[in-house]
Amino acid sequence: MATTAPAQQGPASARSDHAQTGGPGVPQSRLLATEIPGPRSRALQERKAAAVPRGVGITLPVFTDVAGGGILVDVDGNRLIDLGSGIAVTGVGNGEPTVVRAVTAQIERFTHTCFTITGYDGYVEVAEALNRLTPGDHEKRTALFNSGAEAVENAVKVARVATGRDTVVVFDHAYHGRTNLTMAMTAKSMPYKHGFGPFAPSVHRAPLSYPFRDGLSGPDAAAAAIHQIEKQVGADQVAALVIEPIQGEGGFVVPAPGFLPALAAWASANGIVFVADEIQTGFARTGRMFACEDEGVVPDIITTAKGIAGGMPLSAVTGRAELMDAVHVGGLGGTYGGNPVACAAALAAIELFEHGGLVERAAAIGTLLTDRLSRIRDANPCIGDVRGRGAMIAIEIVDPSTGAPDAATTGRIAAGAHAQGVILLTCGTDSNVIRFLPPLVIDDALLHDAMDVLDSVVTAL
Ligand code: PLZ
Repeated sequence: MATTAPAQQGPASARSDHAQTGGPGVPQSRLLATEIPGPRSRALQERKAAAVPRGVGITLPVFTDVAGGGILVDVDGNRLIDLGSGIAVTGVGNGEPTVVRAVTAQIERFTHTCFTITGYDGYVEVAEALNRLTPGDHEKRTALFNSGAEAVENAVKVARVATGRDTVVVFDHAYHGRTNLTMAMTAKSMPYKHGFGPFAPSVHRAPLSYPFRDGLSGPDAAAAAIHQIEKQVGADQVAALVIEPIQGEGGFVVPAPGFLPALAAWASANGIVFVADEIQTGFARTGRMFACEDEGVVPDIITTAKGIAGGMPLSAVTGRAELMDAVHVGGLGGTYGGNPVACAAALAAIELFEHGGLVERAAAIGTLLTDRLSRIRDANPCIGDVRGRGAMIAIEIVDPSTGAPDAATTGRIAAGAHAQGVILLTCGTDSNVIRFLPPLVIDDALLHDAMDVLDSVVTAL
């Protein structure tokens, strides 16, 4: 543990000598100035341990100084390749200049009114943009909130009022948040649910299409899920079916083709609200503006957050006008939902998603990563699967002799990459998936450097 830093140093004194402006001005190359974490990060980590509950964990205990493009500079001056984007948030880039300008201009006008007290243009403009950009040309309405979990909660509220039913169907490996209802909807116990019950009732879990594990076609997997729901719940009891088009925390599971369309058709035939949780997959991430578009699925309601506002907290529920308007006046809201500063950031970010070539860039990132990872897999049988779409790619780590999930090796690979200055995230119900979620503005050289590091780490094991 570092002993050089004074115990009571202020934030400014924790900044590195290498401190500089964030955004695209950050040099786009990896640099190891100290061991990782370095002394300043270790000093901050000690203070964190004394000030913040351990329940708030840190994947890679380096502390950020500035960030931009595909690089995060820590307080010791290390330049780390960011393959996490703060969990798929900074798609447009960290400290992206047009986002910064929009935020600054809005802060100078006003910071807050509470939209349900007096309105402002930014909220309405974000709603109009989402109504236009999300799949389907039907009439839509959008309500804004702060976090992804809050969006999911509100999607369920809308579906329950609109249908007069109560059951929510979710899927194996699902992740929908950490509030009480969304914990119930999330599949994985440790660390998300363990000890936090009792959970909200009327949540039913159905089997998911998981091609690497179940070998089923999409239509067959959907038929199995539908049969199970009809027998165990009854279609006429179901208010909403909530699904991530590609699962995020649950392991970047891409359902077999035909699975999502079959579920959407069944939901539609049975008066069930089909909710696509695109909180992780949305906004160009998968090489489409929204992942549902890949199979032409038009959700009744779509939840978005993360990438929407370039790092500012904002989430949205966008849905068919008749569903969204089923809720009584005053039934939806919250003090900060659709905060004007977050809305200004979202409008700048959406402009970049629409006209800045980021959808195409995400697709190109997917091609590069899939190609590099497939070659690493061919030489390393511990990589059982390479999957994902666009800038949402993962490898599943297995015991080569049995195919069983191998969380220990997964952890070693992530730690090895971290030590070399590459920020990698893991995920999966069995904690055996390494996921790649770079900012969409990262350049190819950084991606290749990160893949070289991964290759050497995996090969060395
Ligand atoms: N739905 C599909 O991916 C958030 C969670 C990180 P919030 N995923 C990252 C963590 O450990 O808490 C997520 C998601 C999908 C909902 C959410 C919830 O979004 O903004 O974290 O509430």
